[in-house]
Amino acid sequence: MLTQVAIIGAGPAGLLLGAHLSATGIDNVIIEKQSADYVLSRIRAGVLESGTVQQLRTLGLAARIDVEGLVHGGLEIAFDGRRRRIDLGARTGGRKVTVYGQTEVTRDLMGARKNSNALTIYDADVVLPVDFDGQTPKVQFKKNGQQYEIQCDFIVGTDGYHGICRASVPSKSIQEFERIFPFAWLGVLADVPPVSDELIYVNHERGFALCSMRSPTRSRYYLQCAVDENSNAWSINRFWDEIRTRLDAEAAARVTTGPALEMSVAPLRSFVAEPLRFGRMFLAGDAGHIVPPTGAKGLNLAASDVYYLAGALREFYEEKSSAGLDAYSGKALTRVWQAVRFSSELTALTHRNDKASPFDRRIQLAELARLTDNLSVQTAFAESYTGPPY
Ligand code: FAS
Ligand code: PHB
Repeated sequence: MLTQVAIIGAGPAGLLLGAHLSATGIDNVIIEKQSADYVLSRIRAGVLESGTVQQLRTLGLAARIDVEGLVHGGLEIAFDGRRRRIDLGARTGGRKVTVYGQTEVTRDLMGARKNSNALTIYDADVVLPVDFDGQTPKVQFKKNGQQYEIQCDFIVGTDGYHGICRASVPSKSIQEFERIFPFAWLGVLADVPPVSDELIYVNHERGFALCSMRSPTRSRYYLQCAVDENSNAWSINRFWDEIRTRLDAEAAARVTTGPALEMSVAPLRSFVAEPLRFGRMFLAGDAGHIVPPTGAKGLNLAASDVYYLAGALREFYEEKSSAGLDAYSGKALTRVWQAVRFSSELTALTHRNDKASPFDRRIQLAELARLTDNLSVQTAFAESYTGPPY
């Protein structure tokens, strides 16, 4: 097969890139190892920066978000038994976030791709990017036992943290930076109304908790847990009890309980690969970087990478200029490292660290008070949380 851009991975990054390229008339093929249903079944992110929403809107894909998305102008930080609101809009000249599940973003992008004549190959086996350090990159894969090869101008690895693209780069050509956090998140999705209209980030002696949502009738909750926590050891009633323990009394009294639609443990790590370009292969999204979900940046970084790369590919094909492609890695990594910094800072501020001394705990509480009482600190926080302009 021949195409201009071969995209490996049909998660949100790959599908969003495909949508941009198809809208620009750049031929592209997406090769995905799982089935479409499997990709849709993953429960992940929930908060979209305005830049991410704007990309979907530009692509004509914001109809559902405009109806079902929940626009949030603020969030609450809870510690020491009380909650304080941070007015994100007031601190950033009106920038807000939209709560709309990654599953729904993926569903909207899949629907658009289905309606276009762009090719997506699901259930591909043994996918392999080859010759990307030369002028004739290819993607090889098997499907139903048949071996295929796609010849292309460029390969984009949007195949996530465990993908094949980054793994195919010679170790001498890539530098990796990683921090593994000594705890994880136990997440629950349940068809119960959220405890509050906005998100609540909780710093409690027993550990972090996050009260989020997907709709007025569907809630998403997280509890800090051990890295080796077994979600099977948690009944949903034990989970609800722990959420209420970590919330202040007024909020705890408002928690609506119910059965879990999904319960899972997600590890927390920061990871960045440098550079994000290897000859004619680029990395975008989780394939190139991972942030702890505390800052709600993972999906939004995938979107900003794609925004930069789609613009650079458009410039290459329309203006015959490779300036954007040459600048992509540096531009994307600048934003990535700012998001890693913010996510790591917010994680340290809100989570319990068993190695922390009583002195460290007092400093953590002083930092939380500084955030909730100082408008200039809130402004810096709100600018990072809502996402700076691209
Ligand atoms: P993805 O991992 O979503 O997609 C990569 C795709 O590539 C997958 O479909 C995979 O099947 C495919 N693939 C992998 N290897 C392949 C191969 N060899 N050949 C072909 N295809 C291949 N972010 C937040 O902001 N908030 C959250 O609460 C949050 N929770 C998360 C929980 C978990 C368990 C995980 C893993 C991530 C979470 N994230 C969260 C981050 C998440 O939302 C990612 O940032 C987002 O999925 C990034 O999208 P992609 O880069 O497309 O990667
Ligand atoms: C979510 O709703 O899944 C969510 C929200 C905010 C975060 C992380 C996850 O910081």
